[in-house]
Amino acid sequence: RKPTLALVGATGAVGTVMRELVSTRDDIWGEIRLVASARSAGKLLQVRGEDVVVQALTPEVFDGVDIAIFDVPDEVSAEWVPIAASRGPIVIDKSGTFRMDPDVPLVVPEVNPRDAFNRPRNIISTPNCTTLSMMAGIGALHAEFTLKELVVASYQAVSGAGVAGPARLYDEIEALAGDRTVGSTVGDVRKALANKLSDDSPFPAPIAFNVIPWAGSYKEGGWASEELKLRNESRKILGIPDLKVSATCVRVPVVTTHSLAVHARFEREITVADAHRILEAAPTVVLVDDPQNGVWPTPIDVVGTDPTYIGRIRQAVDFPNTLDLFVCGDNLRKGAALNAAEIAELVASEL
Ligand code: 2RA
Repeated sequence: RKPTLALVGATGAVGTVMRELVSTRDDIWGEIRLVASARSAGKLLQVRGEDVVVQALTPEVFDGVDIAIFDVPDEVSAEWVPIAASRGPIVIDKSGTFRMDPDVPLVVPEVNPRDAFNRPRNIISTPNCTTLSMMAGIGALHAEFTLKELVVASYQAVSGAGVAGPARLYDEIEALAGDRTVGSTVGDVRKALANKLSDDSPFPAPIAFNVIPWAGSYKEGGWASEELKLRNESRKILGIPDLKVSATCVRVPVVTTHSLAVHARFEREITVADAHRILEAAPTVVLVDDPQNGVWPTPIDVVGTDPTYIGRIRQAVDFPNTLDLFVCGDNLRKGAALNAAEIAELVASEL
C-alpha cells in the first residue's frame, strides 16, 4: 500500500508550492488529502493533475493518514499538530512552535537525516526558511572542517511574509511607478504611498525602493525573532550546541529567494579551493563562483529552483580559518515546501 499524505495549509503560499512539488516529484503517495481552514473547505485544488476537494481541519481528517505536513501559523500548529500526531500520522511541521523542543528533531535531510528517525512526540520540525537557505552548503563545509562561528546578514524576500508580502511589494511599485524623482528626498516615498495605499502592510516600513533591517517579532535585547532563529536552529541542526552565531536580518524588495552573506570560521585552515571541492560534490548545492567573469548567484536567477546556490567565496584576509560567501535559496522551495517534502519522502521509506 502506498502511504497517504495530508497537506495541511494547502491554500497558502507554501501550500501552493507543496502541491506543485508532490505533483512533479517521484509519485510515492497513495491518497493525497488537502486540508485547510473551514473557510477554504469545499474548494477544488489541483494535485497531480486532478481536482481534489479541500477538507476542513478536524481530528477525523487525520484518520488513515501516514504522514501529515503542516504549513500553518504557529498558533494553529500549537493546537493541531499534537492532535494530528495522536491520531497516527507522523507530523512534519513547518511552524516555529516545536523547532526547539528537545523531543522534536529539526531536520535538513542533507545534514542530519538520522534525526528524523528519533521522534518521541511523533513530530518532526522543519527549519525557518532563512536558516534553511544556507544549511546544505554550511553543513557540507562543517562535515569536513568543523564550524566554530557564523556571522550572517540576510537579504530576505517579501514572500517570506506569506502571500501578503508580494502583493504589498507590487502595490507599492505600481503606486510609485512613473515618478522619476521619488526616492531622492527624505520622506517622499512614504508620502507618495500614504496618498495611494492603505497602511496595512505586512512590513514595518515601505519595502519598494528600500531595505528594512527587521524580520519577525521583537525579542529581548533588541533582537528580531528571525535572528535568534538563525542562531538556535543552526546549532540544533548542525549538532553544535555552543556554535557562536550572530545575525542581522534584512527585508529587501525581492519577490522570492532569500540571500545570505555568511562569514564562517572553522576549526582549521580552509581555502577557496577546499570550499569549491566540497560544494561541487554536494548534491543539492550549485557552485556559481567565477567573479572575474561576473558569475555569482542572484535571487532572480535562483527563484523557482530547488538547489542552494553559493558564490563569492573568499578566504577572509584578516580572520584565520574563515571564509566569506554569498548564498541564495528559494525560500518557498528548499526554504519551506521542498525540505518538508524531502523529510516526508525520507520517513515514508520506513513505513
Ligand atoms: C520570513 N523567514 O522570511 C520568514 C518566513 N518564515 O519572513
